[in-house]
Amino acid sequence: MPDKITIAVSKGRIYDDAIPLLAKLDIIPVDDPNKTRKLVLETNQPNVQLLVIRATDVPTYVERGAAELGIAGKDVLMEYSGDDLYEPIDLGIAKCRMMLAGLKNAKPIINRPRVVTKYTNITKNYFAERGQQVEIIKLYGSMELGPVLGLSDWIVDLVDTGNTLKANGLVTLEHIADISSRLVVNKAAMKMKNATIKPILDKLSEIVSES
Ligand code: PRT
Ligand code: MG
Repeated sequence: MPDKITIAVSKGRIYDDAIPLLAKLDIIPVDDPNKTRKLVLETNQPNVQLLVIRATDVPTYVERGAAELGIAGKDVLMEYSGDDLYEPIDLGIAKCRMMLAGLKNAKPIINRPRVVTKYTNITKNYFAERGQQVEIIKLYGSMELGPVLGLSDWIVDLVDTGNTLKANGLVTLEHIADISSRLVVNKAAMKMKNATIKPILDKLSEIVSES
């Protein structure tokens, strides 16, 4: 009997990019998460199921062993405070950049710059490394509004095409990090279920290196 494996993924762009990769491993979900209310999806492989959860929850599920494997954005992993996860493969999917941005025609900043972001740890570390004092304001979405409404001078957010920034009169100021999604693996499962997990990792590495 092969070990039972649960793979945690988030709905949306990571799921959409991960499905073709999983298909190359002959792992095909039975249900479409956009059409079912189920959060646990069976697959064509009797021993493999997918857990469809919030992107920011993937590291928690995997670190604590509720899922053996997970797929998470590097942004989420950089922001996550746990440190007990294996991160063996850059899957090269859901790529974007973490950027500092501000208003196109910004007035000079007189006081300590204010930055809105949902990535408070990444932002804190970025400015600490540069020795720059900033005030960080946590938001959970629509960060682009911060500078527009005078809540902040800058934002730290993900940028793909740049259309969202542009539509709100913002421009990129600094590049903070390149982002893509990574496979994460629970450390105990890596040992206990090695016979099942190792072939998945080997095949995924092969697929990713070919693409
Ligand atoms: O939706 P939910 O709150 O549950 O979680 P989420 O918003 O984190 O999930 P989702 O599906 O939107 O994103 C999951 C992951 O996709 C992120 O953690 C990143 O690793 C990755 N990813 C890749 C992106 C983008 N590209 C991206 N462009 N995540 C978000 N964006 C957003 C960005 O925040 C901004 O609002 O898209 C907008 C910018 O896009 P452009 O093309 O206009 O520049
Ligand atoms: Mg979203």
